[in-house]
Amino acid sequence: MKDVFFIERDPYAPIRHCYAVNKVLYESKSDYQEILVLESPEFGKLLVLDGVVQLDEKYEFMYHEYLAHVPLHAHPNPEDVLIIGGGDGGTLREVLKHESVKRAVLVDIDKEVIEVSKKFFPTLSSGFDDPRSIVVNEDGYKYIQDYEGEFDVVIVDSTDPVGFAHVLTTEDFFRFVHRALKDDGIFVGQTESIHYHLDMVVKVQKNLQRVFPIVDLYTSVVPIYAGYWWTYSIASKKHPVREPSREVKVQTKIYSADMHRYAFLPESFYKSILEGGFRY
Ligand code: AG3
Repeated sequence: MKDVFFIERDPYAPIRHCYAVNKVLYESKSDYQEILVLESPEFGKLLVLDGVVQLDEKYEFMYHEYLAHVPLHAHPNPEDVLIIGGGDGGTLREVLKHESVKRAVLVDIDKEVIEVSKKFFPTLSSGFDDPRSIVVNEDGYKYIQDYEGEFDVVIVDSTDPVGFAHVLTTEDFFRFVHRALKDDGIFVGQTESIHYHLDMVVKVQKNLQRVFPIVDLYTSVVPIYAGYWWTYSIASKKHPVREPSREVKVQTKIYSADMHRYAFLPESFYKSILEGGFRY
């Protein structure tokens, strides 16, 4: 295939990314979504769900390392971790790098995404074979309601929370998360871009503030997500989150103790975002 382009169908962004691609490796409709795997000369393989690019092989670490390592290093001893979504395995791979982790439960509603990742994205899905991993194919919103004081860290690695994953950003959901966490538990969820989704980011922050005593926002730049300046909303029952609470020993491409601190917005700007002082 020469000069063939895939135009992303991202209903939540005001622009369309257009990727040069050289192969369609997989295309199907699962019980929940359209799944597409493409190969691109620049990005490697791409995983596309319902027309929205979820990850690429080249830059996925810019998302997965931040999503997993900031909460896990803020916690002094994470043993039990719950991942909601994340069926590609990228977040799980990062979580399992922590020796303290005894059990990582991944709850993704769509079994087919996991199968596709095992087949096409071996560098992401490697953690599924780890004996500490438990995979559950259920609705994460329902799953979490059965637990109390169970997890040290809960991570939401969902598709865009402005779509059917929206429930994962509501105050109700955060109350279930709070209950499912141990007394010093930490939550994080991916919350889209500061550029195109600022209102949503602020709303999620406020929902979290109604439930958790410590709430904050950190960011990384993800070149394949429209809006680029990607946010992660973090909430903690006890531990401060802006600093790693222990030495960083995991092997990563970009995450480090310095990058952890640098990922958080300066207090003044964070305040201005939340209070509406900053707007476009
Ligand atoms: N999870 C977040 C993807 C959000 C992408 N949104 C977008 N491009 N509008 C990705 C799954 C990776 N584990």
